Parts: sequence; structure tokens; C-alpha cells
Amino acid sequence: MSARYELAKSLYAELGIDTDAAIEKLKNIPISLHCWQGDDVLGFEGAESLSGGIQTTGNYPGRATNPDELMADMEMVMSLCPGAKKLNVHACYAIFEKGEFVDRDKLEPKHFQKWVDFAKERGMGIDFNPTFFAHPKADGLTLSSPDENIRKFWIEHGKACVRISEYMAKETGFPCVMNIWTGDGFKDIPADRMGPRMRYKEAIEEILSEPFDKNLVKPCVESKVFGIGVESYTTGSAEFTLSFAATHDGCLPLMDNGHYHPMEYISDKIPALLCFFPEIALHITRGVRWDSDHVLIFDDETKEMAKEIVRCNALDRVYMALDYFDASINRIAAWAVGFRSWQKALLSALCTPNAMLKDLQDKGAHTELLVKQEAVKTLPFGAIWEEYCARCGVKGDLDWFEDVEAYEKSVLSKR
Ligand code: RNT
Ligand code: ZN
Repeated sequence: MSARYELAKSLYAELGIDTDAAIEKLKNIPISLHCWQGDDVLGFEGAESLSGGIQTTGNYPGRATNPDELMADMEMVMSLCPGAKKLNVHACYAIFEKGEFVDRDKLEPKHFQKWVDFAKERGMGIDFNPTFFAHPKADGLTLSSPDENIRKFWIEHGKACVRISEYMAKETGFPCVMNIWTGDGFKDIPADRMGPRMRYKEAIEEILSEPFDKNLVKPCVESKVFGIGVESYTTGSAEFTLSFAATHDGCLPLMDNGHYHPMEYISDKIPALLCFFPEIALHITRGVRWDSDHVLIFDDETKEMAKEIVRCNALDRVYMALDYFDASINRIAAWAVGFRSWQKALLSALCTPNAMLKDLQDKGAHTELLVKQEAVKTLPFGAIWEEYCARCGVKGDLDWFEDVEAYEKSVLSKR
């Protein structure tokens, strides 16, 4: 233990915080690591561009182009990050035998066997996502399409994904969070807003009519306010998805903090939803001016979100997944900065004297609350964080980038 940690630990102890207990607690809380930061959300089907209103920008060399490369990159990222991990895989990352191909409505658990093996070898669970974009049948509307054949295709895809999710959960021993997000919507003012939403509602109901064990598969619905090319209307708006989850037993609401108006804060929405839902899910990202999916950093709102989860004693009620993609910088570093930032935010929340601050609020001591909240911000948190990294066997903030540089030289630059 460093002298720096010992000193910091005693300062926190004066405020009633046990930093060793915080470190031990955080070590075991899984955070879902999204496979799509490694290849700009392209997947393995040969897609050349994204669709659905989402976008990566940049062309940094070294993008993973096949399963072996992507898994090697994820392995590298995990070696740089403290804490427990879970994999987050999209259906467009199915792995076929040589010469084999099946369309998304026909996907089977065997097409994800390599991911399952990868997770099992490392004692991790997997979260899964049907992919309702970057496909010839995803031209505008998918599950909310007026074309019955299109809708049917995507419903079959969703059902296939329920079966795959259950297989992943059974194999790994961890529940699989299966998130339904579509980019369905309109660029310009629609003539019918309710029709697509009624079709979307029925389509999700059909998907979830596929039998599954609710302890193994945790279906979610993710909302969105707008996307590129769908500026005027999204079928899966916030009210739509939240109402859907609230009225369908076993379905969770998923909030992506990039999917709201810029002055809306997810940190305030987390405790609101926890009053009603036994479990909720998050996509954690950083929007710069729009849903830009910048790499997550240790900024105020990220800290505030983590604080709410901890203060609400909800670490076991919130499924936390990262969702950002930056193709303009080294992708391994991008991945690791985001993962480490969320770990940092959680550790910082666990080292916040929440009981003391709450007490001030309840006593109506608002002046002192403001004073103490400001004081807490400059406690020597860096020393606790560095100790946490050391105990997890990973390098500290100033040292890990050298490993990325070495990997870039020996692996990425050769692709
Ligand atoms: C898009 C949504 C969605 C995707 C992933 C790839 O705006 O956030 O969650 O980012 O499914
Ligand atoms: Zn998301």
C-alpha cells in the first residue's frame, strides 16, 4: 500500500468512508464492454457503412476487421481496465463458418459460439442486441414499417435474438440483457405519428412472445429523441419506450444519456425510474452537442449518474453498459478511457459521504450542504483510484498508454 493511499484513506475515514470497502465492492460489479468501439459499428457481414441515424467519424488506422482481431483488441482493452467486465455483442457480429451465410432472421446460437467461448474462458457474461440497422431491409422503418414483409423479417430477427440471448445466459451463467433499439423514424414532419408506434408496440410484443426465462433474459427498450436523417420523428420516443416497459412485465427501460435534449439529465431520471421499476438499464456515453457518442470521460454528469446509482443503493438494480464509438483516435485507447472513466465515477461515488450529505438535506441545512458538497470535490480521490487500479493488477492513469503504443506498433499498424 502506498503512503499516498494511507494518507488519503485516513482523510476519507474522518468522513466515515471506508475506502477499502469501496474498492472491494467495485471490483465485483460488472460493466458491459461494447464490442462495437473496435470496428466503428460495422460488424462482420461486410457492411461498408452504418445506418439508422448513428455515425462514426474518423479513419484512424488499425480497425478490427474480423472476429480474431476484434477479440484480441477487446482482450487488450480488458487488460488495461480495472473491475469486472461483461461483453456486449450486436447481432451483426455473428460468426459464420467459411462460405456460410444466413440472414438476420435465421440467426442461431451457434453463430455466436465463439463469443460464448470467449466469455466463458474469462468468466464473463454477455449482453446482446438485435441489429435493426445497416441492412438492405432497414431502409427507414423496420419494426414499425407499414410493409408487413419487412416487419415480419425484423420480428423474426428479434425472436431469433431472444433465443440467442437465452443460450448466452445459460452458457455463461449470467443473465443476458437484450436491448431493442431501432433507428425508425422520419426526416420530415410525418403525416401519421401513431400508426408506426402502434405497429412498433405490436412488433415488440410479438418478439417478446417468444418463450424465455425472465431470470435469464432481460429484454429492454431503448428510446431516442432524434438521429441523422430522422430529425423530425422517432417511433421509439422516450414516452413510447418508457410506457412500453411500464406496461410489459419483465421488460426494462433502457436510457442512453445521449438520447435526450441536451438540458435533460439522466442522473435525475435514474432515481425517478427506480421508484417504479425493479431493474433498469443504461447506455453510458458522452454527447457533444448531439448524440455524438464521444468517448466517455470523468466529467460532471458522468459522476452525477454514478452517484445516483450508488446513493439509491441500486448497483444491483441497474445494468450498466458503455455505448460510444470514436474512429478518429486509437480505438483501444478510446475504449479504455471510457471504461476507466465509468469505473472512476463509480469509485468516486462509493467514496462520497452520501449519508452525511443526505442528512444535511433532510435537516434543511442547504447552506452547509452546498459548502460540504464543494469540499468533497477536492478530497484526494486520485490516490484511492490509483490504489484500486493496483489492486486490480492494472496500470495507473499515467502509465497505461505505453501499453497501447506498444500494441499499436506490434499489432494495429500491421493490419
Ligand atoms: C444508437 C443507440 C444504440 C447503438 C448501439 C450500437 O443511437 O445508442 O444503442 O449505439 O446499439
Ligand atoms: Zn445506446
